[in-house]
Amino acid sequence: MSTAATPVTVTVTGAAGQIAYSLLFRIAAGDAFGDRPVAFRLLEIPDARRAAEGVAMELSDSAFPLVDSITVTDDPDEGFAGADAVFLVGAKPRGKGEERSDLLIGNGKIFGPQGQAIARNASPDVRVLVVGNPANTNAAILDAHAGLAAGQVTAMTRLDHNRALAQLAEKLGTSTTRLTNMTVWGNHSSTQFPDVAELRLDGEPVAGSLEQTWVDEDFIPRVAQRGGEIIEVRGSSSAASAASSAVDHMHDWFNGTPQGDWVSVALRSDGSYGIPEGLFASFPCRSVDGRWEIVQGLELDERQQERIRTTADELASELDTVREAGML
Ligand code: NAX
Repeated sequence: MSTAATPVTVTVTGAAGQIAYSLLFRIAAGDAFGDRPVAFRLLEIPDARRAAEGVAMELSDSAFPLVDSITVTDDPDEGFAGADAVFLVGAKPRGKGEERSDLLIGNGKIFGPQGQAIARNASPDVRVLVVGNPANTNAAILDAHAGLAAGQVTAMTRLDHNRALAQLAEKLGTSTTRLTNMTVWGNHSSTQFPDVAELRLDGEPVAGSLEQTWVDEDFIPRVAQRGGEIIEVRGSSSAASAASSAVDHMHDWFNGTPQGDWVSVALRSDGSYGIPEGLFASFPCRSVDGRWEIVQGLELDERQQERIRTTADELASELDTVREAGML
């Protein structure tokens, strides 16, 4: 049984990258795992290992009371040894002139072997969050190789969820903390469906006060394309907000979601809401006793079903691409 003094072993891949540069320090501050000490395992590719060692030096220099140990490695077996929580941030970016299929396959070559290394080395109860893009399909590939139970491997749509809450809070002139029951369905891509149908303000349904044209023409595209907007304005892709959402995801997984609320999590579909089994799609999920459960019983109208079909179709075609390449 774990106590406050038992370290949680946390693996972060892509440790020399820009998301990790924020994520590691948030974890070290206790934002994901509370007052449990953290044994960090930072996994990088050989070319970036030295830079990851520099990040580890800074982590050490910060003298966080909760940092138990820091191991930097480019060996996946060492990187995943005893892992209780894994943040898979490292991924291959799209190269010049590459198609989306090249990106899917290039990443399949990373996530298949990482799944096998997790199976060999991590704790049997490990909780895995894939952040690296294309996150949903990377998670599907990893899941096929890791042999873990349904729900142990997840992909991140919490940033989309948080972006949606921020847009809604601004529109309604309120704060994100008063808004609940938001859902992002499907793929972490431009086909995602940020769905306000069940949205509540202080526990009361509020969707009726949002004009449908604003939802369809402003809100949904803005959330779905927010990543591109950040690149345009900041000059590089979302990093601190991605790290913050990864912390939120793992925090809720370990600590539970607030009573009555849910969050958006991409995990292996069990066929709920017509999303074919096996696709890694984002659903409304509650964290109960350390496990994600898909919220059941929501009623979907034709318009919602159509948007969910569109994003599920995209996920199915991504999976076909990697299956044809022999990666599943
Ligand atoms: P960076 O390019 O800054 O860092 C990525 C790091 O991963 C590099 O240091 C690289 O050496 C490392 N890496 C590559 N292959 C690896 C492997 N096999 N094992 C270990 N490390 C490996 O990217 P950053 O901005 O940190 O973004 C990381 C990933 O997050 C990207 O794929 C990005 O597209 C994705 N994102 C996902 C988001 C989401 O909501 N799911 C949002 C933010 C972000 O765009």
